[in-house]
Amino acid sequence: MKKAFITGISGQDGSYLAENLINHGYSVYGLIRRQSVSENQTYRLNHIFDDVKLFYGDMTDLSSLFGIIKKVEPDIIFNLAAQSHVRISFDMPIFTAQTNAIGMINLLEAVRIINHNIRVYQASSSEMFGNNCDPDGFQRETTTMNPVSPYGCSKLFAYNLCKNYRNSYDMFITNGILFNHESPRRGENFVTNKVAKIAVEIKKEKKNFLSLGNLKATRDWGHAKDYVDAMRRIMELDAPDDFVCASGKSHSVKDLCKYVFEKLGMDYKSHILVDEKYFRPEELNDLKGDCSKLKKATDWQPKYTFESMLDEMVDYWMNK
Ligand code: NAP
Ligand code: F7E
Repeated sequence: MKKAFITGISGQDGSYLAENLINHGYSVYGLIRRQSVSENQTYRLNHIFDDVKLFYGDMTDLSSLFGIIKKVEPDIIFNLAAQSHVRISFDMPIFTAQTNAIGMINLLEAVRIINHNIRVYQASSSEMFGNNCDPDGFQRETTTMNPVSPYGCSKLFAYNLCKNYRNSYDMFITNGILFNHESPRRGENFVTNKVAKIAVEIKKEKKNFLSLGNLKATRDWGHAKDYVDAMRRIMELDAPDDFVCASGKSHSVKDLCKYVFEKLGMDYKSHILVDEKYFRPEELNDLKGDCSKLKKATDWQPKYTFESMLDEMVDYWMNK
């Protein structure tokens, strides 16, 4: 049985990835942080709690990473841990960099020194492209990267470091350059789950308005369950490489609101307020990914569409 160690296992992707790996015959280990409220810290993992082994640690604490890797002796590590909220990265740029960028050097150094044959996956992001795209409007592996947030900068540092360690030390290190992916397990302060949750509250007459920031930005949204399957597939290839994972379709935040409110029989225009506090100092305007390289290498095909992903999220809040 192959051993997989997941940092960020308590997050949206970590929980789906743990399920996916268990279903594919891996034994799964994970890193969680110490939190003062421990009662609901692993709520995304409750249904598989007895099937995963958890260790306390932190990406900024090299000694904890050393200790866990030495003890677990994993065959493969998925580095999903991050301060992953782009707007909050403007409020906490140093913590964001320490976790997402320095945390990655900590992990790579631990792997290099303990056993450089351990395979490493890095959760890279479409946020690294910033406002660059190719002339056809898509971002792909070869598109120039020019991030527009502390989060994007921290991810670009880690991405480059992974390539550098792969070339320098002949290590199996792969970057998945993932575009936005969502689910009912998404943090409630990301736009899809915020819209789904509050639209349902408006429908149930618990709230009147939904306050949002930039409605014009467009994103390429997929479902987290599909995207963690891509992570596993690229880590099972013969050679490490970097892959974009995306749906290839782009929708604006306004489109998202329109779809969710119409599904609930409401007009979004009557319920949305624009609040400047949700604007970012610098915005990434448009994202649309081309993942033909991933599809060719792994036969990956997403099961969800933008609409079926949002249907699942709205149904989740309706039934909660
Ligand atoms: P998420 O729900 O925010 O989960 C992040 C995880 O990282 C949580 O388990 C969190 O633990 C952990 N974490 C944060 N700081 C840490 C630290 N200093 N040390 C150890 N663990 C720490 O994010 P996600 O949506 O699952 O995303 C997973 C990864 O993919 C992230 O690296 C994200 O940046 C990247 N990514 C996400 C998307 C997307 O659309 N979802 C797209 C591209 C890339 P706590 O629960 O204790 O906070
Ligand atoms: O924003 C706009 C906002 O916070 C999407 C992370 O997983 O994907 C995610 O980052 C868009 C932006 O995701 C609100 O300005 C409007 O244009 O859901 P989001 P994100 O910033 O794209 C990338 C790929 C990652 O790697 C990240 O880890 O929606 N927007 N009004 C709003 N966004 C939020 N959060 N809240 C609003 O009220």
